[in-house]
Amino acid sequence: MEDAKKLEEFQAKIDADIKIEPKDWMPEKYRQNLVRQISQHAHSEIIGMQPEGNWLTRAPSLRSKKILMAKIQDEAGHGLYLYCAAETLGVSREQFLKWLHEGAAKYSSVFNYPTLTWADIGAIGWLVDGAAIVNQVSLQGTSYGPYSRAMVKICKEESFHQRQGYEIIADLSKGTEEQKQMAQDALNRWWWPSIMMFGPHDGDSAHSNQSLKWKIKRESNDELRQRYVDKTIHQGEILGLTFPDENLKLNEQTGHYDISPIDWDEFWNVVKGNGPGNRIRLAHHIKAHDDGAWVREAAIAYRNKMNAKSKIA
Ligand code: FAQ
Repeated sequence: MEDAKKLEEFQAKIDADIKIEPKDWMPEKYRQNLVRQISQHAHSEIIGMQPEGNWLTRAPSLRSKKILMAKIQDEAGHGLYLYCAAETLGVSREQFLKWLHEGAAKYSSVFNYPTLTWADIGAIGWLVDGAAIVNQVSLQGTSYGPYSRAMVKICKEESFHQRQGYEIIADLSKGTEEQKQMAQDALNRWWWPSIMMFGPHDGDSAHSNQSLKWKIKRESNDELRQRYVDKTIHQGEILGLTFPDENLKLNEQTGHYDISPIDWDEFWNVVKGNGPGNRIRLAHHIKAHDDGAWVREAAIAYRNKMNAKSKIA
């Protein structure tokens, strides 16, 4: 009875758009769903540094190297805000990383694709950050306070990232025939993976109904995907690039672009760990984590020493 009343009050708060804070009562399933989504979001930011890091030593100018380095550092910061938000739900950082390393936690499928040319760095900023922003602007309105506040800060930085990528693609598109071809090739390879970032269609989305009711998600996977497609087509056309979809067409009745069916076999294959880069990405993360063990040990030893000192004083 008591739980039913608490649940009713909780839903009333959600319906009134009052944020839920860490010490507030919340249903266990709400907590678990947030732990899952926020930690997976954090892992995506961190694993997402790898395909871009691949080009740091080969950026074509000092300017582009500095900008790329700043962007990748931003992604690390996003991961940290999100881990901190997720930790307020009572799970430790070590546990999140353990789930990632064991394959129990996911990260965005898109980061399992390789970055073959410099144009791919442009495509990641333009398309992957472009898709991430559409989702994250919506998540600023999520019902969990710490997640919502992290999203506000992250969105400000993501719009710079999107422009950084678009600038790279725009420069290549205006360059030699070979450079234009590089931009087109990157668009061809990143377009569908970026569309898949929004997850399964609404009817097949396991978590959407409950997440929308609790306002963890504010819009459905398909609504967000459609917004991304609509805004991106125009940006590509300005550059004289074509999208790899023969059925792409503005639907006069809906006012939205129609696209071909999504290759869900490819999506699930990548999500289940069999994409082109899954094993490399995870192995790299595990190695970096193991290599950094001495830093964590030193930081803890320093903290313990300082605590002991302050007790004596
Ligand atoms: N990849 O029931 P739903 C970025 C899984 S940040 C892998 O619809 P949900 C910044 C899903 O987890 C990009 N798995 O799930 C950057 C679930 O499995 P589970 C990341 C996926 O959570 C840019 C199952 O499928 N952004 O890019 C994917 O309600 C450049 C059923 O799906 C976020 O994470 C996928 N694409 O909706 C960094 C945003 N889609 O967990 C570096 C926050 C679905 O039961 C460089 N997350 N699955 O085992 C969300 O908004 C949601 O989690 C969705 C999925 C929309 C991704």
